[in-house]
Amino acid sequence: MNLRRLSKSLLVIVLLFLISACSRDSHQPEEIGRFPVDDLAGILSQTGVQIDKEISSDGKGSLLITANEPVTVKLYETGDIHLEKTQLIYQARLRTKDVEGQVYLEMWCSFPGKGEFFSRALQTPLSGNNEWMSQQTAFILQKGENPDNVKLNLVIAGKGKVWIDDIRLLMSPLQ
Ligand SMILES: [Ca+2]
Repeated sequence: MNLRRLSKSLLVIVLLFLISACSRDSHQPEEIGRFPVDDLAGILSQTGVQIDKEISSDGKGSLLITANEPVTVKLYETGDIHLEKTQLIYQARLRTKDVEGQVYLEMWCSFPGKGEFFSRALQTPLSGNNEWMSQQTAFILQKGENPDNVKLNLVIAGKGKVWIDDIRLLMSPLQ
């Protein structure tokens, strides 16, 4: 009887330990940069783009790109940032209308003496018509991989109308 009670208590302790271990592991990514996209300030590609004050995710305007052919829209660059041993996440809200082909976020990380490397949201591309939804792409920065610039792009590999809004850079430290 005592042994049975003991094993029950042990089971409870083990379960509590597992629950706390899980909640420790699933910490939220930390926001390190935010681009509200309410105007054209800072946006690198200025052709084929316009601010749409009527249709936006945050109610304050978004960037509308009308693509008649495949285009990579250069949005923002961070300049030198001091991050390593972390997962860098580029996230944005997207809306599409009559898109033929794929629409996805693209992030380039530049490393001194090594060059530029990209990460693309090719696992969740958008096409056709979509109401506002989030898309993201991540780049794993190993220890010693500290970018001196990060470029945030939007790729329209086709044609159609795409709105982008509420761009965020997040980090989630590697275990
Ligand atoms: Ca906005």
